[in-house]
Amino acid sequence: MLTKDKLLELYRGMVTIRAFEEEVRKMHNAGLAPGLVHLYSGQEAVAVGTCTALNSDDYIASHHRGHGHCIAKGSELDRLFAEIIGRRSGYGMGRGGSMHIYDPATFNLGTNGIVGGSVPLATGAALLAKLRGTGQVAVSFFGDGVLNQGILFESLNMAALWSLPVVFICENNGYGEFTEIDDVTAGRPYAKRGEAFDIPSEKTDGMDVLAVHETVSKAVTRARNGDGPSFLIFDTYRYSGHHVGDKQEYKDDEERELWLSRDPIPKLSEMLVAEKKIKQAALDELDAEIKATVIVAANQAKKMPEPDADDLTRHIYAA
Ligand SMILES: Cc1ncc(C[n+]2csc(CCOP(=O)(O)OP(=O)(O)O)c2C)c(N)n1
Repeated sequence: MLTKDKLLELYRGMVTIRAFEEEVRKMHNAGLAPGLVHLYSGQEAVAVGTCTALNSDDYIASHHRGHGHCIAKGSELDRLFAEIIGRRSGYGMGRGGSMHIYDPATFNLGTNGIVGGSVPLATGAALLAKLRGTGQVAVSFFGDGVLNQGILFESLNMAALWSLPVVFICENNGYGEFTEIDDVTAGRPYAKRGEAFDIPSEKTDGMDVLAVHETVSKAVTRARNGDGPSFLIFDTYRYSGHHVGDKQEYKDDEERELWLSRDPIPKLSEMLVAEKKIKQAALDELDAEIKATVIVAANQAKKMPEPDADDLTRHIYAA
């Protein structure tokens, strides 16, 4: 069983991501965040349960819905906001935006606009770790839309063949853009894709942060001990549209209600109150403190300058 402090760390992480995404929504609606923005609200348990099972120098590779992964791995909130709204102090000097946040200090290989892009990146990082003998592990986060992509099978093959320290994590939120994943995907259960390569594979409740943490911890131990990759499917749900502005007319109320009743944040707070004797009032206070911190970071980012015209060509060509 996790300590009370660790449980509070999980809670804090999820509430931070939820609050961050609400601020991003507001920024986008105010016209501050250019391009498409994909929110992670609802899926927090996957990012937090996973990243709290990693060492700070383990690699992660994220996807287009990736703010939550960056936060869970330890990126700074003001610099994340700054990148999303195109400010110079952002992780890519404000030139990449939401889908191109790369943070080497937290061993984050980046959010990624290429669906499936995180899979070979993490596999490559795991190969590097193995060749160098560093003991690092790499995690690839990807959506269910990747289950039918060739790059997944190529990477699973290599990872299994070379026994690489990589954990493949599919966040199955039920939809690829506006299409139900079950309507376009053969071969069930989906964990069979990993089993085909003799990779330990399992499906877990992605709305339960403790279950995610436990499943990933086992996979990370296997990887660090030299026992190779794991393939994990976490069933989860996005509370927002595919991107901010999507009206989600393809979802019905019954489905939405069901998944709202499984919200990972109240689920953990109820457990903290019932089993750890933490007072609800103390959690409410913590929520307010976290939201205030997130708002301060958002306001700081808004005050930051935009890049100069000269910055456009920086880091693109070798001198
Ligand atoms: C290689 C590639 N193909 C198509 C797209 C367009 N696209 C962007 S997001 C998306 C859906 C991805 O669905 P999923 O992987 O389930 O992630 P989710 O959005 O549900 O989190 C698609 C098809 C893309 N960005 N990259």
